[in-house]
Amino acid sequence: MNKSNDRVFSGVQPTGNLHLGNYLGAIKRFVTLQDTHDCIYCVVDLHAITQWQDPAELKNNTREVTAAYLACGIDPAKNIIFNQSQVSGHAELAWIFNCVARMGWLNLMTQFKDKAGKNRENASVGLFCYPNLMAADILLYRADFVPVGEDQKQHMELTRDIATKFNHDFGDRIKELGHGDGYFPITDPLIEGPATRVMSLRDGSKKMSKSDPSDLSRIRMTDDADAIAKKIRKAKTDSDPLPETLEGLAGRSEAENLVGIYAALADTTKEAVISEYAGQPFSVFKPALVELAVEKLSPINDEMRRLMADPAGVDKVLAEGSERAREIADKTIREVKDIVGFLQA
Ligand code: AQP
Repeated sequence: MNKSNDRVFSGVQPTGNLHLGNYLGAIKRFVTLQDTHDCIYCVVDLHAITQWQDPAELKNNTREVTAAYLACGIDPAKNIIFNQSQVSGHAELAWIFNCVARMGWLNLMTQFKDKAGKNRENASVGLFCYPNLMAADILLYRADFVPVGEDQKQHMELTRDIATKFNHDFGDRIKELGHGDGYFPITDPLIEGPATRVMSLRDGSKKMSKSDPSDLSRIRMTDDADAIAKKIRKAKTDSDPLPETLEGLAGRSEAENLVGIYAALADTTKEAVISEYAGQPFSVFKPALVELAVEKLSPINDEMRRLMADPAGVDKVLAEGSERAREIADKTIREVKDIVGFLQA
């Protein structure tokens, strides 16, 4: 398949407990896009430290996300795979965006409110500015598309606002330097498929997340077949059979979540799953989901273990990817500095 020149950028935080939501909402889609786009996939360790991380665990988690990328099938020869802190342009551009974005914009970000909770005064400044760093990640590579889960929709809108304001604030200079009407693209999020928001297996109103205190709430990418089976068997549901139509899932968030997971793992639609399992009880559907999940996730799990046993091999992929990322990033930073008016020797 021929690749377009459109660039894709996305990232995952190395904060541990990588789960099925990260896989279905993001990484699985990264794999598909590599055939058609010019892709850059980052392990966003600068984002991770917006909340305190144990240094040794951070390193291990960075390798684990990288291993997950590779084990899921992202080819480091065809795509750029690297960790964010090895390319200084992310932090440099984030600072410039700190001076473009408005306090009022960031005050609207729901993820900050959720993560800071009641203890807002004690949250790091980095957590507050997180969306500016995310905009910098994407715009440093002037990416056209960003595959993400639904939880990142608001941050993607902010990225577009920052690009628009930068293009406007420096419009004359951008034209003068021959960059046309706008320097940064207005990037589109790619939020598609049946699993853009995978919910907790214990509570259909909460998204599956790394920080949920209950390990039964998520299927981890490192869970073995027994753990996957146990978590799906114990997943909360109502007692009705699956409905005849998709509309019949309305108001049944736990059932809808399991149907969405099945559809995403099987590369099909929720409609197709419902038509196959219409009228079936969970005592039939759950074992089918266990079988599918184990079939799809076990090979990834095995490959992750194999890769994690060779940390130097994983580090080499990141070092090579960082070098290639730096080439693109350095050019953007030079041009942006010129646009902003920084003297460069
Ligand atoms: N439940 C989810 N369903 C679908 N997509 C999801 N993503 C995260 N959770 C779900 C997507 O995974 C990508 C990487 O996410 P991240 O690691 O950068 O950050 P996160 O969203 O903060 O992850 P968690 O698991 O939700 O962690 P905590 O518990 O810290 O809040 C992103 O594309 C994200 O949309």
